[in-house]
Amino acid sequence: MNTFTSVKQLGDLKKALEAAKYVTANPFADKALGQDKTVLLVFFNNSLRTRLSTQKAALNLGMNVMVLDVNQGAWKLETARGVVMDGDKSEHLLEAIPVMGSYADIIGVRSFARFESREDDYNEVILNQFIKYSGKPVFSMEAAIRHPLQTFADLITIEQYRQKARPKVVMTWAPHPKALPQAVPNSFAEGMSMTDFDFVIANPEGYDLAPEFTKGIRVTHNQDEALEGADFVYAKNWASYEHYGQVLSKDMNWTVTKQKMALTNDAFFLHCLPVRRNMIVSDEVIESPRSLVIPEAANRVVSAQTVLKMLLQDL
Ligand code: AN0
Ligand code: CP
Repeated sequence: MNTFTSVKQLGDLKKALEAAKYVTANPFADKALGQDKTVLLVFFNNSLRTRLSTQKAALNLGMNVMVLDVNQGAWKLETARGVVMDGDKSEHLLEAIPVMGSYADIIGVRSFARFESREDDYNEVILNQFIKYSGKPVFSMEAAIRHPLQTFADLITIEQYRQKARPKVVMTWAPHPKALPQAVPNSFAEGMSMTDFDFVIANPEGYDLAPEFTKGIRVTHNQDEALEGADFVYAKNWASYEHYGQVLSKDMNWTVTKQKMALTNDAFFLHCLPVRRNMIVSDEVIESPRSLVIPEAANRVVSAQTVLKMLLQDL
């Protein structure tokens, strides 16, 4: 593997989950693999989990790690070509990327949807420039339309906790005050399409995800109906795809509460975090024994380490 931008690149999911299981049981077994190799983690956006779990994963593999917060201390970057750079941006991405590439063996990139242009976001203009111009293997740490390391951690978590071969998994939209990207839900839908689980997406009208991510998936605008008999509830907010980047609803009837969870088959609760309590999910639900948010976040190390291993093996 020499890029990782979609969970589909894991190929055979069963094999990838076995590789993850090995990493969980033997976190330090591959220290020699990463020796004298440097991973550079480039953040255009904030992060807690991705930053720490990817660093930890790289350290477990014996790698050297460098982290760059583009918005803190680096030169302000221009990203569009052809611009007369007479404003506040001192450097162009077209120089910055190959320079970064010359310092690293593998590059991770976090660049969220900017909601300026649906076309630019859905074409992953920033991530793709890293792939094109860095000369190094690139992996996504959440780009504009996918968050594959999160989805892989979600798949690992469901694998660890599922009690039946074909659990019912419900991904539900929930309210949030700000416009959030579709990367996490898009990616989760992609991950679910690699399984034969009974997967349903519930969201209000106007919030259907892009057709490329919902093909063949049941989508309902009735949350209660979706939650019935669920074994896993995956909550997430996202802004509208159709009315791109808009917040059309903050309907608190979509918050995942104890009453909502009572409709399920004593479901486990999942969320990628960070989560806004009592908007997305009630205190009671996130603190309940069925909440898996902490083990799910812990699995981000496993997910990153498994993927870094695959990238290192093909260097
Ligand atoms: C981001 C998002 O929704 O994509 C990151 C989640 C992992 N969340 C926020 O910006 C709050
Ligand atoms: N889930 C996740 O990616 O969290 P961070 O935004 O904190 O990295």
